[in-house]
Amino acid sequence: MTRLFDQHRMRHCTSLNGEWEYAFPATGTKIAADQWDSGDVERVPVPGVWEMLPSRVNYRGQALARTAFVASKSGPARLVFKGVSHTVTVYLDGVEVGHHHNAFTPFAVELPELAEGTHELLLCISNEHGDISALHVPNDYYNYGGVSRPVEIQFLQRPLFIRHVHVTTTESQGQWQAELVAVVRNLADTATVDLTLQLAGTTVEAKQVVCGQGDTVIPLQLMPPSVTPWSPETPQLYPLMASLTDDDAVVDDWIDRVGFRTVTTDGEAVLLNGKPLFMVGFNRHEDHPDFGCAIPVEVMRQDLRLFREMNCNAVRTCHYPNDERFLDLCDEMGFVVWEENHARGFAIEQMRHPRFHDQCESCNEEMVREHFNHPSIVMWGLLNECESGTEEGAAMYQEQIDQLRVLDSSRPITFASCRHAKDLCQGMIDICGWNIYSRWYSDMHPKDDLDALIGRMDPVGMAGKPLIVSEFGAGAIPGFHDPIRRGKWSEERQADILAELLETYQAHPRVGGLFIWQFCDVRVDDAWSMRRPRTMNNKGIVDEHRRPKLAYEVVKQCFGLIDSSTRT
Ligand code: ADA
Repeated sequence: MTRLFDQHRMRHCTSLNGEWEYAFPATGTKIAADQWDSGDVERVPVPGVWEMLPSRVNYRGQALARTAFVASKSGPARLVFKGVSHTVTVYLDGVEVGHHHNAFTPFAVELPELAEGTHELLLCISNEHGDISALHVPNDYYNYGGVSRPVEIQFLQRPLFIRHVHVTTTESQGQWQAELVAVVRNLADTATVDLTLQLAGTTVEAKQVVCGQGDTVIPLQLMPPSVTPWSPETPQLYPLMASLTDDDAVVDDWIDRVGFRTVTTDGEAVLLNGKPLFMVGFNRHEDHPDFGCAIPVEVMRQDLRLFREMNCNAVRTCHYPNDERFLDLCDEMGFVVWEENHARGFAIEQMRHPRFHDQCESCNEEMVREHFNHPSIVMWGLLNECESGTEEGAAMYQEQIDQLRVLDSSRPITFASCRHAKDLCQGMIDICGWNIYSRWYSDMHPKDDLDALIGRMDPVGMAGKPLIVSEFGAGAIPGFHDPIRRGKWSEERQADILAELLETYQAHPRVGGLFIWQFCDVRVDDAWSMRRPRTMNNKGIVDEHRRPKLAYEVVKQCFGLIDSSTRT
């Protein structure tokens, strides 16, 4: 399953999750697709990462991953990969059929004519650092290796299928409306089809649409008689059923889930369905000591149960697009999401990497295209703590913000800055995010830090916009207690700092939302080990096994006092 629900009834989909064979080259060497050596094979679950193998916990390099599947009849098909970490070339029966970079966005390989019979699917995967990636670099999180998200094969009835249907919901005087933009992809010659969309008790259709080779965009709209708006309190979802008819036969379908909601800003407030929304939550990395970044759905669900127990209503997908099943859970359980593209802390030199522009552009496009319909996503973020304080860096921010606005004009745009002295990008965005580590990286009082920041940034584009403290927190080594001295890295100190920060920010009239850094302790790259005890980022409120630290009760109580609509 690539989602928490079946996206097709007509299109026959077969999961390729399960145990795949992996072959690794000799340390320090490369491996090519034709070098599969059945002698030295290990088995890794998919979804999974090779760091789950005791022998590969620190392996950085290439590997071949292999499975097989059967096509019961010949015809068009699609291989769907929801995430491979982090660069992959795809071979089918020894022939290269696809390539993708970036662990955190999905991709598909279309096969116009797949023969009947058994097929070998072979992936040549790399989690290497270096010229191949501007985004996967030694960082304050770990770059795993493997087929880290679900894979499936989709058998099409015709070389013509529904690529997706994007839904934008709006409301006027109590009447909701859905703008639907369907994309039909034709792998063959021109066809004339009917498209039918059903949503919330309403049906609309486009008749006799001529679809040439490639993509045909079909805009439709509908006004359902009455709907319950989506919100964290009432996460009401409605099935969207799309079907494609050719010669009076239904040849394809596509199912999604829609939440009727609007998200806008009004001065310093973020509005959900026209009402103020005060976001309180955590930054959450996709990381777990047993699964790496390939977190099982039930662990995702348990994470969100802990969020709920700590009275959170929001999550920030630091610092990359998340597994879509996690977003499905946020839709179902009622969490709003700040989803952001894949970038963390790049200096201008790193932003000059020859692949930076294209890899960011692809990530933005794949993130928005694939995650467009999630009502939980209330804003798109980009380029966490990259160089937003120089003209050169600001131009790159502007370019990507422009791209995001073209991809989706319905959601506010934001980014989390740490350029407290000089930031040139506050005028480009709708919601201002600031990462502030008072009492950890500076010993200033958090109110003084924040007031000084507001004084510097309001005149350069932040005034009159919502301000979210997108990261704040402190480290604690799990189990290190120092109840008298309360020294740094003790759980007591972390709890004290979080109590002061939460009390300060919650009471500050300018603060429009709070994301604690971070939910759980996470593995970091070895290059960070001098600054990260245990080679972990220890600022979690729970440890890597999700065991609460002392600060857990502090957060639970403080967030419990905040009414997310009125902020009292
Ligand atoms: C930054 C960064 C986070 C993390 C944090 C920290 O704000 O955005 O990814 O590295 O600092 O722990 O210092």
